[in-house]
Amino acid sequence: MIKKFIFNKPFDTKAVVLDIKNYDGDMPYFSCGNNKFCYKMSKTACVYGLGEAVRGINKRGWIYEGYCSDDPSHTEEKRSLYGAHNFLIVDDKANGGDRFGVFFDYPARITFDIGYSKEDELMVSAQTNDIAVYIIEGETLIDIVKNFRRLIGQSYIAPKWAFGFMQSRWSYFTKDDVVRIADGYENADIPLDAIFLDIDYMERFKDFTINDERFPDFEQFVAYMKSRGIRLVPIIDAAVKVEDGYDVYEEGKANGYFCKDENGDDYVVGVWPGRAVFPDFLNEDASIWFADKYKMLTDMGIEGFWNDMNEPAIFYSDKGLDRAFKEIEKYKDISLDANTYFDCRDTFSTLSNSQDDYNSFYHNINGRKIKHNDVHNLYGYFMTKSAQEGFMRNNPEKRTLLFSRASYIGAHRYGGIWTGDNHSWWSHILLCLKQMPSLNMCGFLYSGCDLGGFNGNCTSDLLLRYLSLGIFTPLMRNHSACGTKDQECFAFENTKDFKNIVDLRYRLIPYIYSEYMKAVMNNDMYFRPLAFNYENDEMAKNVEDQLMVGSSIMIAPVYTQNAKGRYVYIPEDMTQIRLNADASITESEIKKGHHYIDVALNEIVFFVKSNCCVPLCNTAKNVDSIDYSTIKLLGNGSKYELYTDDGVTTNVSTDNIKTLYK
Ligand code: MIG
Repeated sequence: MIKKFIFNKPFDTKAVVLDIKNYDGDMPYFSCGNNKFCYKMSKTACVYGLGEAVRGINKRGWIYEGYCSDDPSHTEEKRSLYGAHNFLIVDDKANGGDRFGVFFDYPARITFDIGYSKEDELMVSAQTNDIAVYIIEGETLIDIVKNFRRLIGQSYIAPKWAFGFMQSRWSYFTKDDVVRIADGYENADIPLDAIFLDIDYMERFKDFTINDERFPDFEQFVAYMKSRGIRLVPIIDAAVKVEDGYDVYEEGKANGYFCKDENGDDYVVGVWPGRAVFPDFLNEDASIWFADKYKMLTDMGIEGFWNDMNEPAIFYSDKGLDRAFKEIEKYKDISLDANTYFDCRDTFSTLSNSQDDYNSFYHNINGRKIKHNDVHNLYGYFMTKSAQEGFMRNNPEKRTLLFSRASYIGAHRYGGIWTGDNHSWWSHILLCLKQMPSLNMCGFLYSGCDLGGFNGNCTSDLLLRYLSLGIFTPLMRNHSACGTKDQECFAFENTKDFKNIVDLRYRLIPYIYSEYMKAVMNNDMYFRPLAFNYENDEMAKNVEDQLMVGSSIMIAPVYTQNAKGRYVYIPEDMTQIRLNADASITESEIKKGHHYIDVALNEIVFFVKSNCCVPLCNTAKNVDSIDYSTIKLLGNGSKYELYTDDGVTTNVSTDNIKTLYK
């Protein structure tokens, strides 16, 4: 079912957990040579996968790159975002029955030309010949996913409270700001499980410090917020500030734990803390050392973290800046024509995330000096791995929330991801919807986007529609950039509308958590494209704006401004569930086919498969206070297989599933 091919000497990325032998014969489907892998596809082939990427669920017709990139503008012409998820599924039955998955385990830049240069060619190009390729076969598309997921190991399990609604913003500067957010939600009677602390809580953006003036008595504050039912989730950035007397810097420097330049000196870059250095997460000692630093925060009651800037993002480097200052001199006394003006301007703007920097620093891996760019895609992954392994070492029984911006396949075992700096754009609701199943194929189940959009100004209707998708994503977090319009639910008029929608999330938690856990345990997808559920339905194959959620639900969110509803394709007879504006629920049967469905801003409509049931409970102020005895079953089935557990320990087993009867 899984065939492994090793070319030359691949770097051990630890993405794969199954120990399988190299396959003896030729590689099926592909012709290869010159670091290239070519598959000839038919006109009707569909290609799925690539996890976090722009464009469609069917990736055909564009060129993508596996290269972790800090890019705050997720537009169609981009080739890569923060994650490198080099897994594809080709569904080309017309081509001699071809249907297979393929994973390119390769930590440097790799290009996926999926019918972009030549309509009938899928061409994958790596930089070097050091690559491991896995061909994964299976009867159905889901079987292929399950086999691949067996290969890469079980997905991360978040604590149950992290399935609640969470509020974040870059610019909660003080403790009072945080309290104001909690009050705002409480006054609007909207449930909330966590508030995020962005870089503003730190002392001059130094990891593992707390600004005592703005966040005095942090430990008591964490306890106070928890007594109000709200967890605080601080950010940890990849780069460590260069500052004499700062323990993290001093220790790392003394032990040689930071990435080095070619002469063996610490490579200095500029990021949020100003001049900073990169912990060498690919070095085992360094990664254990850094992971233990989180203890300072977990000892104060912190139970979750998000890891940022770990592509790693670079604003500038000492090296680049020196060169730029020299170069800018030459423009000083000359008269600039258009082109020299552009060059002059770009002298500084091209400093960020430059290839020159990624080629100029090195990791120390078991005594071997490895150029960063050769293993670039592993950096965020290993930061996540290191942190989660630290949590497990220090508190093996307890789950810790962790999600990252950069990732590679393998990271899915240690944490979730959020999809980074999206915009307050209607098109980004749809982008998130398309990213979710692709991420699930690659093992990332705990994920979601910045609801409301990170960059730009959000409007009330946009947030309501974002949330209408977000109530189904395991990670449900409203987050926005500093300088943008306030985006908390209570910052808009008609907070009752927001309450209605967020309440539904809590009423669905028994289902969402249960389906998530079952997906983890069965290596299944929590979000599926319709094409994966209805393989023989040509119509379903083309639907890229609806999703299956777990075993029983189909969603069809509205993602157009001023729309009163939308067309929905119903792939089989279903039960339509409508959350009305007054929070009542209406059930009605709906026939296979196309329908126009009205959905007001303060309503939610979803669909339940025939002969299935979905549990719905009463809402609650947070996940911990959900009352499972209030569960009622919706839909025309007779039972539901409910997974429940304590939500905090690592004690997870299929024994925790029990059948609920209608
Ligand atoms: O350069 O910490 O994607 O979520 O709010 C921006 C500030 C740095 C990028 C993250 C975003 C976060 C922001 N960070």
